[in-house]
Amino acid sequence: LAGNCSGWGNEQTLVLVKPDAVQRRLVGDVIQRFERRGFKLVAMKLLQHYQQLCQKPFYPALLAYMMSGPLVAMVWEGYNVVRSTRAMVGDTNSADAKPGTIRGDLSMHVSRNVVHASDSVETAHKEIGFWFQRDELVAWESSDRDFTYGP
Ligand code: IDP
Repeated sequence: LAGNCSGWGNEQTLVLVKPDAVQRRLVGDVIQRFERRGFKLVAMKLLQHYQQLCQKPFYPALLAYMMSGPLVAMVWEGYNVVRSTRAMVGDTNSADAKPGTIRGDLSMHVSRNVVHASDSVETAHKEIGFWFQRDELVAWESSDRDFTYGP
């Protein structure tokens, strides 16, 4: 079996732990979910800065919220990571987010919904470029690769 196809497991996505979650000391909980799933952390930083959502109608309130404190930006890598991450994050509206998802477990209201995650591979590419310099992404081989992906 030629299991290790080139490019397999190299997809990346951007995850933001929003200010509400940083204030509520939920950064570790969010990180742990991605680690336990088997995804690989390739970049992470704490910062205070947000501009991406300015086209949304609820922009002023959203901007105030996103600027209200530090957030954590991360890049996670792995097989189908964009789709899996959206499933882990749950519905936009926390009230609809299923138990077991990040929003379903850790939040109640759409305006304080703990995390952002890229919604497509194309968006992920753009968002990673917005939040990170190329040299901030760390390429490393994880030692459990054969156990999480097969031979
Ligand atoms: P997503 O975060 O699930 O991808 P988007 O529609 O891209 O959802 O919305 C971006 C963020 O804007 C949401 O995560 C949420 O925090 C906020 N937001 C979306 N809809 C509302 C709303 O109706 N009221 C307040 N905030 C909202």
